[in-house]
Amino acid sequence: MKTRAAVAWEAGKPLSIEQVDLEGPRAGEVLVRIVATGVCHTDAFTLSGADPEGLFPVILGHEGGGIVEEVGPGVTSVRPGDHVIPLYTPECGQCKFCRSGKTNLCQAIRATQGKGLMPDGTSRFSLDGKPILHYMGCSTFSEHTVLPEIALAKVNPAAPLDKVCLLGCGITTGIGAVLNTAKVTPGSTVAVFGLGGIGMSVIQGAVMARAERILAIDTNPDKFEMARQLGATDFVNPKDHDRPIQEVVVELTDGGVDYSFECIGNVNVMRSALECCHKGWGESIIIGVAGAGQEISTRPFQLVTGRVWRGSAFGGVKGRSQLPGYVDRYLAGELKIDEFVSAELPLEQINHAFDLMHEGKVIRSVIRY
Ligand code: NAD
Ligand code: AHE
Ligand code: ZN
Ligand code: ZN
Repeated sequence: MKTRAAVAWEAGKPLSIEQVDLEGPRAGEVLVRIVATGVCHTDAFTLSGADPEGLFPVILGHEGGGIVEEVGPGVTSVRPGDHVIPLYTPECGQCKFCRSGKTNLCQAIRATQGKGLMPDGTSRFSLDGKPILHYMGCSTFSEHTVLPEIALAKVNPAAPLDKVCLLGCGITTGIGAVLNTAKVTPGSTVAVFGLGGIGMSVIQGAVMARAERILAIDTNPDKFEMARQLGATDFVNPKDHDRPIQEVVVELTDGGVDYSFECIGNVNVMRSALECCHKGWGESIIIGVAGAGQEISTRPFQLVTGRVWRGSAFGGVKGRSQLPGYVDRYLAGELKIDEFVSAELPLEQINHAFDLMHEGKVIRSVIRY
């Protein structure tokens, strides 16, 4: 079939809207019509050329919501009409990682996914006979896409897909990092570095975990009002200080925070986020994604004296078994999503969505097909 997609032909160039060819689902695969997709900073990161796994030409996008149109041979868990959220972290339930009970990082199809290919090593997208790559196993910047069955969470059809698409990455990542990775305890003090879709979701998660103090830190003060509405209690702009921001945070919090979250992808800030943690027990969670060649550093003494560095991918959430519960919690009014949608745009304006992100004017843009 033909479908409308935003193609990234090469790094650093705007996306171009094309009618691409999409082959139907093979065994174990599913054709999904994407209804809406968020634009996450990771899409911009890969488009910039900084992603060591970034390959072109590619159809980006990994924060989608859609409806199953057709299933390939052997698919049993979804059928046409089902509402689904694509999962860049799939859940096969059978690999060593899925069975470990220790991680959400299913590895069943990770190798081919990282090469922009379906599990059989080929792409379903092409134009004029030349293959176009998949992205993070999702490619939600296409009106139709093909995914492995294990990369689909079937969700309550009562939920608006142009909102719950944000559970495909940003909101789940932030909340999950707090509840699953850090396991923030009631009464804690939390510092959040970077107030985009991820950082704001960390704030929401910290409120759910009944943290007592939540420090919202960003170089863009326009972000503070929404952070306040979500429940942040303190607001720090590093530009207002002429000393390392970790010193400022340690001073504000009687020796440091119990938990910190880096939601930017800046390795210098990752160091600050670790070093603003309380001696003896403070834990820092890296969520931000840093470019090729970047490395983190600190004095080992920071860890020797009890601070802990962790990382979190998709908030430690197992998509097929746990994401439907997030959708239900949204429907029950227990989880905020609508507030995170700052702009709604048609696919034709997707480059504007990237501009809005870079200008710091949105928490999330949602593309509606
Ligand atoms: P975003 O662009 O919407 O937000 C980033 C925020 O950081 C902005 O508000 C910006 O003003 C702020 N910022 C930039 N430099 C800063 C600095 N030096 N000090 C303080 N604040 C600063 O991005 P997002 O979509 O929220 O994504 C955040 C990061 O998380 C990205 O690196 C993204 O790739 C990553 N991410 C990781 C996962 C995961 O599973 N680990 C999932 C989603 C996104
Ligand atoms: N490909 C990059 C790393 C990108 C990365 O860290 N991705 C996160 C999700 S970001 C979503 O917005 C992730 O889940 N990683 C786990 C995985 O298996 O990819 C690189 O550095 O090579
Ligand atoms: Zn993302
Ligand atoms: Zn698995």
